[in-house]
Amino acid sequence: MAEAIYENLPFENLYWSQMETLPREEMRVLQLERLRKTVDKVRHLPLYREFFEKTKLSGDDIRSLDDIRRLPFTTKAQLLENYPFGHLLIPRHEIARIHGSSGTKSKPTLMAYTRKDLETWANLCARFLYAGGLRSNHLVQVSFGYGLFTGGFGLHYGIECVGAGILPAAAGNTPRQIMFMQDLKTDGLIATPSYAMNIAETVRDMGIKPHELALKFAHFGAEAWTEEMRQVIENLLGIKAFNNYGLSEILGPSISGECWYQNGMHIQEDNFLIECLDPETLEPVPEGTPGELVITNLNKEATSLLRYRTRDIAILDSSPCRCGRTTQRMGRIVGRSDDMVVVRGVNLFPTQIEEALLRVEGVTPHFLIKVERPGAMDEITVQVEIQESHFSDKMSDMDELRRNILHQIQVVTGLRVKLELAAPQTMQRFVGKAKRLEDLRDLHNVQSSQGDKK
Ligand code: DLL
Repeated sequence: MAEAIYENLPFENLYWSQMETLPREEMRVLQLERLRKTVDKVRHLPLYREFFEKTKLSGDDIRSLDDIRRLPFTTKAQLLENYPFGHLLIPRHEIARIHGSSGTKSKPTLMAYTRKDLETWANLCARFLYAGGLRSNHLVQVSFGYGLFTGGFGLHYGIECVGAGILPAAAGNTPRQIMFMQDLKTDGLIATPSYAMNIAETVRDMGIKPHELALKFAHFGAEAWTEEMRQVIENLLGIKAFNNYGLSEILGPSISGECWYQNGMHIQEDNFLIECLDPETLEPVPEGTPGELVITNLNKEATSLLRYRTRDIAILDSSPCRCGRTTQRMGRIVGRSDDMVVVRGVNLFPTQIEEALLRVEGVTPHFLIKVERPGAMDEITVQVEIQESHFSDKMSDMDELRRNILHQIQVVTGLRVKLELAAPQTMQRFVGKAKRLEDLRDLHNVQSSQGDKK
């Protein structure tokens, strides 16, 4: 059913914007022109003043896109040092809206938007929503939180820009979400993949079959998820699920999104310049090699960042896409470099554990990784919830399942871990971004150093 939305469209209606099919050379010219303007806009900001006073660089010195490497990086720590608005490019009265990152560990990083920024943002979200089949006759359920988080409002106005209907359900109250899906026959769902999983399992547990819902497509983002997770959610809800990426410091969701072919996320290159760098050396990695995404704003009025270090690890891909868009694509985010744990010399991302777990029948994607250092060595424990149909109180019944899981984890990560099987419905569910990793090593250090002092 979903296939028909796209396949029956007249060709000229495949793209939302001509920017999506701009010849590569023209795109590079546009990027360079915008990069030079951005440099001239930001060089007097408190955030960058010292660098530009020292180097005397201006937009005129940026002669090719490679010259981006002459510009300074920006980090979250620098934004916080300049909190709240050492990076604001406009007078306060021109701010149309403020969003920010969640700021669970510190103050949030705040970003401002002018009216034009809000328009640009809605348009960019419209592009990837449209590329995934959203049309003006659809009704979409937005199950993201609305607030400082950019997910709710960002997608909301993107849907409105396409001209489709919106149910701003917000995150949480899963039975009510499903009631809306049934009663209002919503066509599309917007959520984090972990919340979508939560909804999909509840649909299954309520005995509702996918064809009894009208859902056709979903756009998920805001956290890392795997191809395996996509399969599970698509099957449980009978939909096509698309990935989209963004971060509040740069604009919010909008940086890239998948088209109908689900083969990497098309980067909205007229608005963002993305480098893929080795996080240690900060040198570019060859295309196809995972590296840290470093992003420069090319078209934002209220705040514009140079070379923002996202800590997100992914590959870039310039090969042509079957959809005809000419933009470069990025692969899934395999993880954040600050979510990566190095255990006995091996790099581990939570997504690798998700991939391994979902290869085993009877296992759910509800898991938690705990990293501890009880002695000299790091120890990893994976807690994972087992499906009702495969759970038994008798340890011997679970032995094979346990062996299978440990085997898959070793195949995917190369690591031996401790495994704890949890009973059905006992592990925490999330309505926003899921927390999959608890690194308790610092805690041990703190405790032992306090112990030393006594
Ligand atoms: O999460 C923006 C967003 C909202 C994107 C809704 C997509 C959909 P922040 O709260 O600032 O903004 O968090 C940004 O989330 O650096 C990534 O680590 C992660 N992230 C965002 N999208 C994806 C994705 C929003 N598709 C941080 N896959 C980023 C993996 C993602 N991680």
